[in-house]
Amino acid sequence: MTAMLHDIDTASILAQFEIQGMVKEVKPLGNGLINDTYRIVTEGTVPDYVLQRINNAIFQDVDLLQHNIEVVTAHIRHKLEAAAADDINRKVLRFVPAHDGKTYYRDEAGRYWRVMVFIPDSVTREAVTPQSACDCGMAFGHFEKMLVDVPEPLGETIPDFHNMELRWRQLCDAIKNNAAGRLNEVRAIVEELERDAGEMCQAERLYREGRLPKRICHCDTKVNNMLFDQQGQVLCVIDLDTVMPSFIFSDYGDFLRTGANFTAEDDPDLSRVGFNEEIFKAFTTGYLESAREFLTPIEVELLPYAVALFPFMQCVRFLTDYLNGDTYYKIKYPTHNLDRTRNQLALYRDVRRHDQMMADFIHSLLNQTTLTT
Ligand code: GN1
Ligand code: MG
Repeated sequence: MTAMLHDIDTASILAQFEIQGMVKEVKPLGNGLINDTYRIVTEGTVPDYVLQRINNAIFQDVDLLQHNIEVVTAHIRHKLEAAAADDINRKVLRFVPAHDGKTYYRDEAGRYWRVMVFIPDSVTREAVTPQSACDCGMAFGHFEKMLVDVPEPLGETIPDFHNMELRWRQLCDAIKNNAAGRLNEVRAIVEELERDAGEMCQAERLYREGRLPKRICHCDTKVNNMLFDQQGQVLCVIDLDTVMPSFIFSDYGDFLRTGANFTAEDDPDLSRVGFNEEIFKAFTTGYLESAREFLTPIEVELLPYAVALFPFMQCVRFLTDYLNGDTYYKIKYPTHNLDRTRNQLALYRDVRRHDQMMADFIHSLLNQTTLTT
């Protein structure tokens, strides 16, 4: 059966992989801003699959990317096996090899594809509750903990992905070039960002001074990058393209950037944007429960900084893309990136109003011996 979707001949792509069964239906899956993802529904009892086109404009070294993912998923699988965990195939992703044994396939048009087994009876969520935030905190902390002893160094799938100094330089270049002629309408935003840019770049300085480590992190810790079972229990961390060495701030801060915003990152109604203290507390409780044993004091001390850093960095990234003429993020209307920029700036401002509360809460948690109730 030939399934055509968005002018893509999915049948001929799937024929390159060692999949079982007959394809019944191909439908878009998820709402990522970078890759294109499809669910491959099969006939009968064989598993469904996930077909993904890897955006190699963004992930330019697909071989390195897939190698990272293979190392990470194999390591997690071993850890789960060693811990005699049940239902392991629903707790770690499985890639289906292409006929040449690789976990990806490059088609004649130069597009890159990969296939995973769809984890049965799993759902993704867009909304965060205090309970799911706590569970996600624990799961992402656990993910980092399992990866502290990965046997080989991993490459950066996007070099300097969460390097604030680089993101700032990219904004400065975009301002200088003013490629889309949009600079005048964003000058006030630029001035506001300039005031805090030095402070927000402190992680890179501390790293250069040898005071802050990098670890293997997920680097895209949104609630929709976590699979839950039908009962709402966490199953599996997904979307592993950005797994790479980074500061743990990436995983901690970026989750709260989306999860603890009262509204979506592109809501143009800024009166709805704000920092949700309850979600912050729940996520932090879960995260420290699993991560506190390997975090260094400086990493813990800077967690409130991480919460501010990610809306700041995302604001800088959206603004850069707006100035460049929307070359990176998918947009739905011409000022989409500008709305995202304003939204993230409003969130950043509100997070800063909570600096003291966050520090106090983290200290109070660390003074307790058992974190979760
Ligand atoms: C991108 O595709 P998605 O939504 O998982 C981006 C993240 C941003 C996010 C903003 C590789 O992630 O860094 O935080 O959009 N991923 C990449 O919505 O740039
Ligand atoms: Mg995603």
